[in-house]
Amino acid sequence: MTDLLQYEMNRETAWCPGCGNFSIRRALVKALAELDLSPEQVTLFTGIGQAAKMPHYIRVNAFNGLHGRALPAALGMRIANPDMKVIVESGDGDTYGEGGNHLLHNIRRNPDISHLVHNNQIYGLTKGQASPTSEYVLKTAVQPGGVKSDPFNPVLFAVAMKASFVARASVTEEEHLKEMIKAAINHKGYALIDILQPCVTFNRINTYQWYSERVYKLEEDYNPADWTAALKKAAEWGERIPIGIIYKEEKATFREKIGHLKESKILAGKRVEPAEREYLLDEFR
Ligand SMILES: Cc1ncc(C[n+]2csc(CCOP(=O)(O)OP(=O)(O)O)c2C)c(N)n1
Ligand SMILES: [Mg+2]
Repeated sequence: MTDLLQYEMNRETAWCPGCGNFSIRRALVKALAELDLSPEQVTLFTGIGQAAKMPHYIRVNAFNGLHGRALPAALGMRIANPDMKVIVESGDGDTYGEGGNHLLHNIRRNPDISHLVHNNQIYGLTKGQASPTSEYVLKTAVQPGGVKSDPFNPVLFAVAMKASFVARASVTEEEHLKEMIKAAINHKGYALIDILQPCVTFNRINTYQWYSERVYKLEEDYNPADWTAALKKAAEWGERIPIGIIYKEEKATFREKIGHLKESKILAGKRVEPAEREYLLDEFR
């Protein structure tokens, strides 16, 4: 475990020194090691962005696709290979902007996928334009007068849609973040974690200090099965920001809801000889 962590941490990255992505990577590597998952048992799907570079910097199976489009590819693997741990990891722009439509339909389907969103409240890779979660006060090169759209609250959205597992975490609480990742991976169904993460280069509002002053852990007696209480908790954002499992519900997964998928064995393990599929190429010849 220590060796693996050391190996991951020594990799060269394109992330800025001090980037919150380092904490997320450390928490993810530790979570996988503590769950006794080896690299070949896990596949990480991402889109485009700084957050989406994660599969380049961690030793697991990986699919790095188009901006906002990690979820459909992940769902494909979920159907074909029920034994694989499928994790989607991407930025706030990727997930709530370009990929917003996939997010909402994925919640409806409830596939067994863990989704870790690096929410730095900005488009980092493209040098600091506002994202759906940016605050009004954030001024950028293309929004010099601040952001004019209401900020999107992903946790409130996911709870309102009764996603089967909705959590918020923060890189300022790394041990707690690791526990949230483990809980999401162990959850049967779609598990969304919105992870608050500073962008030290382009977001001068939501800094480490800004998050540290506001973030607090849910009370011991908080009940994530209570939907009405969860809605209220999810709406909390400002002076105080709750972290933890905000809502959780056991419900049938995508595979379980579709009879022939439920019964089917692992498609990914089926051996297909290339010669058997020659007929597919015939019409192009
Ligand atoms: C369809 C499409 N639109 C826009 C872009 C340009 N683009 C690449 S990354 C990015 C923003 C990424 O922001 P986010 O997902 O929050 O990740 P971060 O870099 O902040 O980690 C944008 C707009 C693109 N590659 N494809
Ligand atoms: Mg971002």
